[in-house]
Amino acid sequence: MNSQELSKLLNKHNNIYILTHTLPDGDAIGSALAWGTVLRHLGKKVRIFCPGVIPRKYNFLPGASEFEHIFPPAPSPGIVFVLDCGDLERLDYMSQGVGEIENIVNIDHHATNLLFGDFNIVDTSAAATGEIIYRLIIEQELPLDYEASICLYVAIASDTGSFKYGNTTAQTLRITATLLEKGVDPALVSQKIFDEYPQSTIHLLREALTTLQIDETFPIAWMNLHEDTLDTYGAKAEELEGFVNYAKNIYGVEIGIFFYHTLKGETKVGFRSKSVDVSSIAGLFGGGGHPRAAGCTIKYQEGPDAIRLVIEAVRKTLQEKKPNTTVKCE
Ligand SMILES: [Mn+2]
Repeated sequence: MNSQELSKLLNKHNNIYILTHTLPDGDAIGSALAWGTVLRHLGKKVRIFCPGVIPRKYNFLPGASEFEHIFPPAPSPGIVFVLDCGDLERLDYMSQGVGEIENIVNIDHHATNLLFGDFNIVDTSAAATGEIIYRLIIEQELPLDYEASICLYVAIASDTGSFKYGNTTAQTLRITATLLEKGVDPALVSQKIFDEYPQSTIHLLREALTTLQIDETFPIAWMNLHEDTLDTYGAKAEELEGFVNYAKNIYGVEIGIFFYHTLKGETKVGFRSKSVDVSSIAGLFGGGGHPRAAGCTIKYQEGPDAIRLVIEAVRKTLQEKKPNTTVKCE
């Protein structure tokens, strides 16, 4: 979909529905709020939806309390923007309702995107969906105010690991420079989103680290936690974000994996890698993501079985990539 087609579509409709994915991250939340803000300035009736709780740390963002959790409300014609979702399943229980409304615009940056929209704006070179939203704002000549800017900053800083990941480009930093010129305070965002955490998080991390295993043959390290443990500390699943990096960042380790066993009997698996494409490994189990950050859900299997299944698949992938070589972890 090019910018004229988008402009035509926006001119035609007054009702705007913006949806983003379950277990929303900074890119999902920031992109949705920024896009909602600028479309409201255009006089549109905007409603924003997410199939799940918005983590507390995002509460300081303008509009964060406006997320609705039941979709569709009362379907009336409009445009449904689906943000930061590689496929409709990422919308969890909202995915069915989306099909009832025409004009789905799929805005995303995942390489695994299924182009499920009636219109697709998918740019896999963008570090974050927030970068694409920024581009649309400029192309449509919409006003970029402080509110939208801080939301886009959170989106981009989240998906680039605060500008540390390989997806950070010159363009990423040019966009970010513009956001700072709008008054965004990077120190405030760092403190609110990336640095501070509740007490329960540090307890969970301690528990997770006691499960750390490092493969003897392949450069893989993994940890796991059961939802029971979260309940013990009154913690939420969102607090597990980033734990997987403790496994990945060990010298000599190539792939870090985090297993989260839910009370429903599923295992959610998060992969992070230094250079191997883990989205293809996640894909073996019906998941997806980015080459260096991906995830999947193993249904009907929890505990050691799910771990064994995944670790075997990872070993096999590494073996096929580099037959007859093994890497010793330090
Ligand atoms: Mn993203």
